[in-house]
Amino acid sequence: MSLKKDLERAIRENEFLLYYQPIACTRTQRVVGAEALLRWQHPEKGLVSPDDFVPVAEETGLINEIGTWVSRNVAYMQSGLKLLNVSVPLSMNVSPKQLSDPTFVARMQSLPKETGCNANDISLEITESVLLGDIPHAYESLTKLKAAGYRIVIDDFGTGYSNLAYLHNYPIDGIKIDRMFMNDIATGGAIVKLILSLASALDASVVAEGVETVEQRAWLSENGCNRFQGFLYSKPVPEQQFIDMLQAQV
Ligand code: G
Ligand code: G
Ligand code: MN
Ligand code: NA
Repeated sequence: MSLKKDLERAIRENEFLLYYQPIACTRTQRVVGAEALLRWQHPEKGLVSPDDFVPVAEETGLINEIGTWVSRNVAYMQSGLKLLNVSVPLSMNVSPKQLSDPTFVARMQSLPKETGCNANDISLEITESVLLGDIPHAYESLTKLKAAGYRIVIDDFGTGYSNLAYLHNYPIDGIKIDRMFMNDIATGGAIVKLILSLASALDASVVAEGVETVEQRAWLSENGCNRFQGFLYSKPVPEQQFIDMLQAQV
């Protein structure tokens, strides 16, 4: 069966689920947020990673439907966490294609009313490629999403070819430092320091990704980076396990 057909069935049969990877404070080590990460529970192949199907979903346009599913689930999760009194900001990945889909923005605008979520507590992670200017309607979409209350965050920061000048033209609230820069810390962290001061100048929040060692976390804490995500703290976990983590720390 073609992957496209397989994905169409997955949408119909509701075979997707979200894992959550905690984001923690580098000083207190409490959970202060999480990133939603898509998984496909395939009837024969088991749990499939987005790397193995998101590219095809993008080519075929199915990413729009899948992304709609993701955003509704994240919104319901955010509103559920509020009801449980363990609310933390959540983030979700938005592919460039979705920003060109006129219905995406409208759906996002209706989510707070529909689900009871706080848009302010949901970050939309976009890649630097979106800022290059070759994605139709990206600027208008991001401006409207921001007006609806969502936070706009640049994912994998430092790996794209983002013309730094674009940072000023877009409504950026935060950046996530790509995990490749965690290696830089062992040799002094000059690049990470530069990214941290850039973020500070832009008044953008920062999450360091791919933190795997205690040394990296300690360095980030000492250098004023308050939030981190990575295997050191936790790998991505099923939704209920993430809720349990939050309830255990109240
Ligand atoms: O968690 P994992 O290693 O499987 O994620 C692999 C890649 O898939 C990451 O680059 C991540 O940004 C992307 N990804 C994860 N979830 C989603 C999603 O819901 N939508 C999109 N477009 N990409 C996602
Ligand atoms: O591109 P994005 O940042 O959305 O991708 C998140 C991906 O990074 C997920 O697939 C997740 O499994 C992976 N990831 C999360 N923490 C770590 C880590 O500490 N080390 C490595 N190598 N990968 C990680
Ligand atoms: Mn991400
Ligand atoms: Na990343």
